[in-house]
Amino acid sequence: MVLERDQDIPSSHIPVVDLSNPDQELVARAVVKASEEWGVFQVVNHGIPTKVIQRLQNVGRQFFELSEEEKNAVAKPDDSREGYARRYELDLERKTGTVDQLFHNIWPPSSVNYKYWPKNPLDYREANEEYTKHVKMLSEKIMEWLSEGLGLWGEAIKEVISGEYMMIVNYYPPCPHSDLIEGLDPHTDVSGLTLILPNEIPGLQVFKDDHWFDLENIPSAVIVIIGDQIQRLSNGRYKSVLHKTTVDKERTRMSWPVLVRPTNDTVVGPFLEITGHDDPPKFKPIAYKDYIPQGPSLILR
Ligand SMILES: O=C(O)CCC(=O)C(=O)O
Repeated sequence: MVLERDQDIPSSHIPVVDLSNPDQELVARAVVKASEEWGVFQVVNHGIPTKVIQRLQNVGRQFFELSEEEKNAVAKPDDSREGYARRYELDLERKTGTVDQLFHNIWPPSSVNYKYWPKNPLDYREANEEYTKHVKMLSEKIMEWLSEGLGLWGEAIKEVISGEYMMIVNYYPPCPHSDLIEGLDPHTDVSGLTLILPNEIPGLQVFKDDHWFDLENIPSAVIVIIGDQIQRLSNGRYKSVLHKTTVDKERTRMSWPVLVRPTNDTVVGPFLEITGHDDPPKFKPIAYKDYIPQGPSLILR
């Protein structure tokens, strides 16, 4: 599917869910509804301390401000999913701006390879380990609500898709041609669930009902994106949302997505309990490593 740049982007109606609402049933319903209708929502008052978020963002920013040579201390080898790499060079014909990325697993400990975690700044590891504890708890709560929303026990989705957590740091430097180019191309996330912390520069857009919608920038909010594997598990009830990013003319945009994804050999297909005569399976069960996304998607990571 080729999607043209939309000149007339409507303002945001993307759901924002306040997790501190004492009526937790209402919160759960709002999360389920947003995942069914949009495949994306923002959560506020989510329990991750602002200090932990600021520290994570500070160490990420400090890493990207290092020289190319210093950043290449954690360069991504071709055969690895982890490490630092330039994803795109500015290319006006292709309509892409420069995008640099750092990838490293953060959970479980057996999947973590500190070779790909920057040693500079010195507190990079501590800041990321602290954030991991919180983001894992938040993702588990969201997966619990989504499982219960399907009428299943609370751990059903977590059991399948939370094999590994990967941190990505996206770095979009300012670009004078920002009106002509994109950051990341339109894609869905091939993983299960993504929790994103952006910096203060807006730029994430999601596609719904033939329109691109801007995500409103809410300080300290976490953006939650439903990925392909939750869409498949839920037999299409939860939507894997198409999204893309823009770049700013003058300011550097950064974002910190955490991908929650199945291990390579985990077979993912619609839960048997929710399929039947009335709702036949729309997807074939398939090992995550063999999954080939339908439509625009980023490489399997
Ligand atoms: O930069 C963002 O806000 C989102 C990044 C994204 O879509 C991705 O890393 O897959």
